[in-house]
Amino acid sequence: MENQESVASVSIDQIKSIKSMDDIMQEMAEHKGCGTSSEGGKASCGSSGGPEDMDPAIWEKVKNHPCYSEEAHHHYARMHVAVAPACNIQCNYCNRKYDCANESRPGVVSEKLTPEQAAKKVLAVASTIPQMTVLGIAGPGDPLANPEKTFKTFELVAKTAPDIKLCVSTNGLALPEHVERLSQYNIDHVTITINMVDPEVGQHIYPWIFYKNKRWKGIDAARILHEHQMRGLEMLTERGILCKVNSVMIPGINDEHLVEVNKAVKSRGAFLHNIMPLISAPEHGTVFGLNGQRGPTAQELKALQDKCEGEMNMMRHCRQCRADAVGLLGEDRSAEFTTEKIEEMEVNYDLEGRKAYQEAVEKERQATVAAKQAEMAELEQEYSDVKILIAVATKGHGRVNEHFGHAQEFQIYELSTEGSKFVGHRRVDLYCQGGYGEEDSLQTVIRAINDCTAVFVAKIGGCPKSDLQKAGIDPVDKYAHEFIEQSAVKYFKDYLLKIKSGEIEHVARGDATIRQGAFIAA
Ligand code: CLF
Ligand code: SF4
Repeated sequence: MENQESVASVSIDQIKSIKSMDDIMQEMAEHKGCGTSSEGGKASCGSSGGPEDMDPAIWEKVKNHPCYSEEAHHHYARMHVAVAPACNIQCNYCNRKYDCANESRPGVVSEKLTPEQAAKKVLAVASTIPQMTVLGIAGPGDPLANPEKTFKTFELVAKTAPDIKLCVSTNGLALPEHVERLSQYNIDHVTITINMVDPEVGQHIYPWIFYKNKRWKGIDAARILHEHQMRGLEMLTERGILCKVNSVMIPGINDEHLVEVNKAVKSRGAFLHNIMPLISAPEHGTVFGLNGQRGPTAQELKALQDKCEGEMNMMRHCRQCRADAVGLLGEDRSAEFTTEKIEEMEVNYDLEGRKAYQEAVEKERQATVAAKQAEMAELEQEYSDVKILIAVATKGHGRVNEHFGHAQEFQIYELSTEGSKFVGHRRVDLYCQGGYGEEDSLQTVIRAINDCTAVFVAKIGGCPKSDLQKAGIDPVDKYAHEFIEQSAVKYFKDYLLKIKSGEIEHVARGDATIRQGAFIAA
């Protein structure tokens, strides 16, 4: 029989009657401390690190956080609750009608929630998706411009779902005044969107901020924002809170400058740097969208990420999620959890069941890593200058398990004699529409993965196969349902053998398009 400790059926009324924060703080005190900051303020690892190359306390924090660990994102899910509608600044890539572009795609959130509704939604999702390990508050405005709603939500969730990690994303303006509270509430993961460290650059991104009951404009606004972001970052890392910095890459405005941003945040102890492409289209109604400001191409983005990659690793698996996203990164299950549907759901928060499920996930995850390492052992070091990209259709769990026609995104891996490395993803329109292949969609898919040598799929039809081959992309279905990285290394070994035998000549591929409109589609 289910007992009181492991199973909780929770209503909004019950959530409202939850005890004070003192009880929660008591429980939380023992979990404090992480030591993110080391000499030079750097974390000892990055998004692709594993338990063998990082401090155990940090590994505990990142191992099942899908944004802070690239490897975890194949296995664990996050959810956002849209409890923070207001914002205290204006970014030129944001339209107030849309989600925060810092952490979401530009589409309106379906519904804004009260903290009580949000807490119930978290329990409903956690009961349905046992691998959901992180609750993030990321808008649709700025969480710290709505502090009471944000902290109340965290308070309620910490009490009823103690195994869920709490995460927040902010523009940083109000950060210094809230650092203590973030620390007290055991919010161990904080993202700050930092697009500049020079107000001269910042004035072209932020037309105004609202601070101390006054609207500030131009360079003064950018200077205040910059000072608060830096101070906030330093205060967080001093307290051992894991910080990720998001930056929006805006060609011609801050693209080259982001190298300076990277240095500045690295020296202040940021754990990860996530450089995201500007999403900008006239229909978004943003300043950048309306004035024709373009986003970067896939190769421009990758070149900048490569340039910044050093001791502080780069996050390359961000999906620029909605402020009400639910599920694995890259999938959106938010429509299953509307307030109306949740009211009708029986919510059983089975903590023991969640732990058991996650233990099974860990086993699969370890098998994935072991398989890749075994394959790597025989990888020849000849041709160390050869690098290729492959695109992979996957539904998650680190396997090649999606049909070409059903893929809404492809994961991109770079292969070299050093092995395989996740370097990004490409959103695409579905090729298969109502049982038929859509020729226009196929062309957009080809443009999105044009820099790839091969595409790995679980299955593919004759027509798309032939068009991909004509475009110089090798459609590969022989690794269906196998581990992605192990298969990738196998493929690369064959590729090198073919070069060696003269069967093929290695040629650099062209650039690819980041699909702007793909983020709009539901
Ligand atoms: Fe959400 Fe952000 Fe926390 Fe992740 S998202 S608040 S850190 S739980 Fe993740 Fe989404 Fe990218 Fe954000 S993929 S937009 S980085
Ligand atoms: Fe929009 Fe987010 Fe910028 Fe505020 S911080 S203006 S919500 S993108």
